[in-house]
Amino acid sequence: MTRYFQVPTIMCVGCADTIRGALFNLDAHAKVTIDVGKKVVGIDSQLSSVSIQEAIVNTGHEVTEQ
Ligand SMILES: [Cu+2]
Repeated sequence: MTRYFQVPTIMCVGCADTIRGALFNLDAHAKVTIDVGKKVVGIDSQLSSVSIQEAIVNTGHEVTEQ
């Protein structure tokens, strides 16, 4: 099941790459889709929502909604 996180601080493909990398570090099998225009991170993974949110925040980004 894919969960979606609103990350309003995503500005470009570089941001998306950083976030994708952080999530892959925690779960190499995660399916991550990032819509830079909508600033939404979609992830299908065994990780808890808290872990996902923390990983995103640790890259310097903000999560406003999930
Ligand atoms: Cu960027």
